[in-house]
Amino acid sequence: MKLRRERDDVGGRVPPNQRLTRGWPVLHASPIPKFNPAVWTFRVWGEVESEYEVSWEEFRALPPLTVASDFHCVTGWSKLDNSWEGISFRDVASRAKPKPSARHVLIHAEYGYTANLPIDAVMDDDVLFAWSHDGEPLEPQHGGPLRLVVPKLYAWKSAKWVRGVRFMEDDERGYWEVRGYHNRADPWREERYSWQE
Ligand SMILES: Nc1nc2c(c(=O)[nH]1)N[C@H]1C(S)=C(S)[C@@H](COP(=O)(O)O)O[C@H]1N2
Ligand SMILES: [Mo]
Repeated sequence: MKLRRERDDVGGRVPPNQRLTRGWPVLHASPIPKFNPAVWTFRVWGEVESEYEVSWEEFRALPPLTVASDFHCVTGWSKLDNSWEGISFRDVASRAKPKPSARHVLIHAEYGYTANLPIDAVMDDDVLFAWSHDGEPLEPQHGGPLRLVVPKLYAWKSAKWVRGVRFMEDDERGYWEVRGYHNRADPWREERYSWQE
């Protein structure tokens, strides 16, 4: 009985209708982009006082943090106990001084992939731009050199190969959100599809 509880519940850490995975599935819509640190930039723009763009070297010079969190994909797998290292979303945001009117963000990634999030979802302790997973450099297939990690929402919000953030007054749906997936994506409320909205 104890074993069963550990497998299926793990102390209440597995959201409804999710299964634990031991490995780490790879899921994405585009090819895996080539990383060239000489030309890579990260841009923050939109509803902010001071838009900025930094190089890979400048981005890596920001103060890093490590966050342990779980990861839930809408296709039904959950991967617990990930250790992510990177820069907190809050640090990236505060350098740009978001205006009070900035209520939403659109994350921009390679090949035009986007993910939209309300400001309260990203200004959270466990949200970061990560370059490392479990002590190893993030593999290209998992979003290396840099991905967003938003543990409290389904994993399609955790954009791989991120290149910037646009702060916005009004919400704008991202890549999956215009293709039938839920705008908010809370796995505990099983916000999977847009028809549930
Ligand atoms: N740029 C980009 N990021 C993306 C995706 C994508 O297609 N492109 N897919 C998302 C989905 S649906 C999931 S489940 C996770 C998967 O991350 P993983 O491949 O590291 O497991 O990445 C998310 N981030
Ligand atoms: Mo996913």
